[in-house]
Amino acid sequence: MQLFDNPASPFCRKVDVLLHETGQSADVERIPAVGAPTDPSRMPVAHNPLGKIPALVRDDGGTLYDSRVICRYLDDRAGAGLYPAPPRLWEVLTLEATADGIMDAAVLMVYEARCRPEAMRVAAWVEGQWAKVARALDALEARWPGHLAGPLDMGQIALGCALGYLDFRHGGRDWRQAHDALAAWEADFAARDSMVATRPEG
Ligand code: GSF
Repeated sequence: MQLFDNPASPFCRKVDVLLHETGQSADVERIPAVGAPTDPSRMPVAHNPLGKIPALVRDDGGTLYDSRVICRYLDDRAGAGLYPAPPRLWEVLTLEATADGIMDAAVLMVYEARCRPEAMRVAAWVEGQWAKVARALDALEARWPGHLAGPLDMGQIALGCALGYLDFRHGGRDWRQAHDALAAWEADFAARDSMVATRPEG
């Protein structure tokens, strides 16, 4: 299998962490890719018309995307149970969607600066994206500590990658402030071998 990947991408990191946790890292050939909506030239558009990564090219089947589809496929392939049976599955998928939403907003904030000339940037757009992140952090702090204390699942992996991306690209926003329970969980989760091995550099 070939994985179009970039270690700086939190969505790609979800897949990389799952591969580590399920012992499948050696089964995947990583192909570096990088881009943005204004520059898809180094993105696998022939495999994923959306021009996004991660994208997984299977040896015996079509390309899979997005990260949620790829993670469910690789979890199923390993029989790892990171997506448990219902009813816990619905919580796990909602936690993953919350984490992915944090990533979406955080990446869009990066693109506003990277893809738009300064005179065309809209501060209200950036703050609107951060407001989504802030509300999600408040909800996670208030309602999710019990779930986060449970057995490893894909929602937890997605959240670990999302919070790591906030540190990586938005450190000045200090997401830990007023989110003590979440910060304590993240400190513990980030020490996992799979998280240490996939930490973005730079
Ligand atoms: C989102 C992937 C994504 O936005 C998923 O895989 O879950 N729903 C998708 N990836 C970014 C790279 S990153 O910074 O995470 C991407 O491919 N951006 C290029 C673009 O044109 O948006």
